[in-house]
Amino acid sequence: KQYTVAILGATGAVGTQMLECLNEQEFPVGKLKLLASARSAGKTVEFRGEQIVIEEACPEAFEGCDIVLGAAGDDIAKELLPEAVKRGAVVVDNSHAFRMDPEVPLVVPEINADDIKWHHGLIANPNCATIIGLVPTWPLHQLAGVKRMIVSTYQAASGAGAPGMAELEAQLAALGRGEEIPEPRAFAAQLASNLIPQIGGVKEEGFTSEEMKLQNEGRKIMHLPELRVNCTCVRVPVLRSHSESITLEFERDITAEEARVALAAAPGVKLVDDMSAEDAHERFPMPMDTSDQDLIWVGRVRRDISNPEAARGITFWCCGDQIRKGAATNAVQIAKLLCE
Ligand code: 11C
Repeated sequence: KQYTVAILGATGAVGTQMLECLNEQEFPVGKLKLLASARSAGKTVEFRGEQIVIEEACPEAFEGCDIVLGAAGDDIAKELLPEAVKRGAVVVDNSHAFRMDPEVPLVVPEINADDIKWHHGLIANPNCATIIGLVPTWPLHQLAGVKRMIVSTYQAASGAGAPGMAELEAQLAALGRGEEIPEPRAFAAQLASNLIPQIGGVKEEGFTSEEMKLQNEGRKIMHLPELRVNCTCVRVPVLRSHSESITLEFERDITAEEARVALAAAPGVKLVDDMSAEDAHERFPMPMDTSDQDLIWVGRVRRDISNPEAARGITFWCCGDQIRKGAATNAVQIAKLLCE
């Protein structure tokens, strides 16, 4: 069967990547509709040798669609995606709008693919930092039962979309030429040569919305309502791969070697963990190596020495492409499972 597929927000960083992922994952696209703001309507984009004209996003544009991939912001998602569901489409949405709605499954296929079965027309794609941290956490949870996560993220400019990447590139170029850095717009401060320890708005007890997503989305995806998460999210001057340092505390004791074996066998994970390797690229993952590919790379796997009595902690480092597995790849994987 061939499907009529629409991408809402087709011209942004995630929407553009979704188009590429549909092709790479050999998605059975019969007809493709690219929906965006009036500003982009009328422009053309090539897909599988055909020129597709971008249409203005409006409720009627979803007429006849089987699957809609949402790559727009929360407000547009809330306004338009229920219209797509009303017209019979199944929606996989990358925005934050529906993620915590109990009627909407929140899915990482490597973890909770079965949740797709109970959708009512809408399936939510998690936050990028959540996906990238949970893909390697899940096999370790299956091995030893995770109780608590302590996470520090190192998030790329791409989390703020194409304008975020353009801003970082412009700042790096200006620095290289010794010129003054233009006033930042995508981020609260200059990102080049800097770190910004706030992603999202301020929420409870001094944590940011991005930090709370890891706890709240993580609980829902892994079906662990009691999971305790303490997270600090930091924007770093990297273009498109997020990195995370994660310490997990478990029910049962496991060795670093057991953790490595589980990670090496886990779907969606690539283990790069050889501290004796000559070449740094083989010693541990780095965001420059994990950009524009679909796996979460994991390394620096070791026991948490801060809790020797319990000896039940593992610390690791992971990197994954924010636009791909953190957003577009995950959404297209969900859509493929829907078709199967
Ligand atoms: C960032 N994680 O890196 C954010 C971007 O909830 O989908 C995506 C926000 C979200 O800035």
